[in-house]
Amino acid sequence: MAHYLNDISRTFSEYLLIPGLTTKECIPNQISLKAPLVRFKANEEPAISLNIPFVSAIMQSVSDHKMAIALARNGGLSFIFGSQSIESQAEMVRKVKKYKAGFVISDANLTPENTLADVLALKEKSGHATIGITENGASDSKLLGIVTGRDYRITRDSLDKKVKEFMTPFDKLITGEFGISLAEANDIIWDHKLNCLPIIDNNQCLKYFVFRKDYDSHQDNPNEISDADKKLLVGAGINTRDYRERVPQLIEAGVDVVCIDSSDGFSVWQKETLEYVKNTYGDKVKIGAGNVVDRDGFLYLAEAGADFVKVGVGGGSICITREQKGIGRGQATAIIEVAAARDEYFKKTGVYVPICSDGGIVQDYHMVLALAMGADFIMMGRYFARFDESPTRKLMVNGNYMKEYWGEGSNRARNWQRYDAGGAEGLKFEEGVDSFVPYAGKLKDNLDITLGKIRSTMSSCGVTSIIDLQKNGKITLVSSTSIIEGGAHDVIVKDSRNNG
Ligand code: RVP
Repeated sequence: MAHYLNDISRTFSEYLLIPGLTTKECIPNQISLKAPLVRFKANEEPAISLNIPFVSAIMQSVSDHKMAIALARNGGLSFIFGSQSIESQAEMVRKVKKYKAGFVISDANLTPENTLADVLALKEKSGHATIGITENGASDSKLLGIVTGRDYRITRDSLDKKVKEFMTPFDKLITGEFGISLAEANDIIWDHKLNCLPIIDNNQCLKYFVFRKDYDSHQDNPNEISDADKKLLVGAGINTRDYRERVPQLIEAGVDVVCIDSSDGFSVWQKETLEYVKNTYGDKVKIGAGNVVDRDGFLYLAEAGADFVKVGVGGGSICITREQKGIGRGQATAIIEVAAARDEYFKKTGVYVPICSDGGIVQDYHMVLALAMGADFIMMGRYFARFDESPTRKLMVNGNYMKEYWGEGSNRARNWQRYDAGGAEGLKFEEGVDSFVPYAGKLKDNLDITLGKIRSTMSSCGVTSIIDLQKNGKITLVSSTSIIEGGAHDVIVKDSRNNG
């Protein structure tokens, strides 16, 4: 006979937090959201910590280098998607590690032989008004000029006019030398009344642009997470097939932590991957594993050497694994059981292996619940996909701006390695959907609101840190009737936009 678990699979919306005594110590701006990312021994500090307990999902539609830069600057970390060639993933990692505040690698470039039509198409696609004109159209080849809106008139110029006929050529450009500081670049911008300063190396190759408008926004990022060389931290997803080739190239590119990405991580392939990484690199390379939803799965991966373990099967907003395969577990129940296993493992071994709640966060308060239930940090896809910094297109759908968001198990992503159960290569059936999510603007603006809410909830709970919340938070199950009581009820709401 199969084993029956006595619990019910529950999710976050079925719980609420009970307020605790709020003292003067737990006012929102004194609350720490610092979280360990990787395993550590009792009385030691983890080698990597997050300043906010958020990581972005290992997905094509969520985590590229731009998301990674934006999130690390705000205290969290991205895992750059692994469902791409090793070379392009390593290149994204390199872009994050090369990032210098205010110095932007140009991602809109053409050659002098392109046409005005190409300029307009690229402007539309990239959203950038400044286009680097380089010898071969690459972002790091010889700079021959730039094109901005001041260089052409759509009403007068024909669309097949060559870029070389209207660009501002190199000899008319003011440039900065590779290696100058942001303050020096800004002095040049101010002295020459420029909007944009190209930074070039000794061979006249384009390295960066510095934009006048960026200066102020790069002043305050107190939460930024960086390595000993002040370079932003970045993670990357790997799989259990090509890790022998992928991991070395990601390390060479400067990755700080990798994570095995799988919808079902309780497998011997994950153990083999962990063993390979640990035997090859010892403790120098940090590696997470998952996903699991119970004690057995956690212990298996922790014992195999995982630096953190991801929890969640089937709860992702774009995920249909539960419908397709009938496997999974309510995210709250999964976190509660795995957190208990982590604490048990810590007691027994003196080693703390952080757990990550992955998928299924819909409301901001779900984040606090996940943390209170024992998650050390949270992975989100849908949440981040809505922002400017995610890699997908922004489209107008039925009068509203939307961003595209698709699952790694959808036909669009074709990330069969994530769903690999051995045997032949390839995606056998879909476990994810292709969707839209409402466009929400800049990551930082949204994050500020979310973090404000989390701090406010923690303040109400009378706690000052995530550990404090996990030790002293009080959680209650809610009945379906009392859920109705939690929203506006028995009134006619005037403006439905405030009803969220
Ligand atoms: P959500 O934040 O609810 O959008 O969930 C994101 C998570 O969903 C990812 O981190 C991953 O674990 C899972 N995912 C990604 N693709 C798919 C799929 O196609 N089924 N699921």
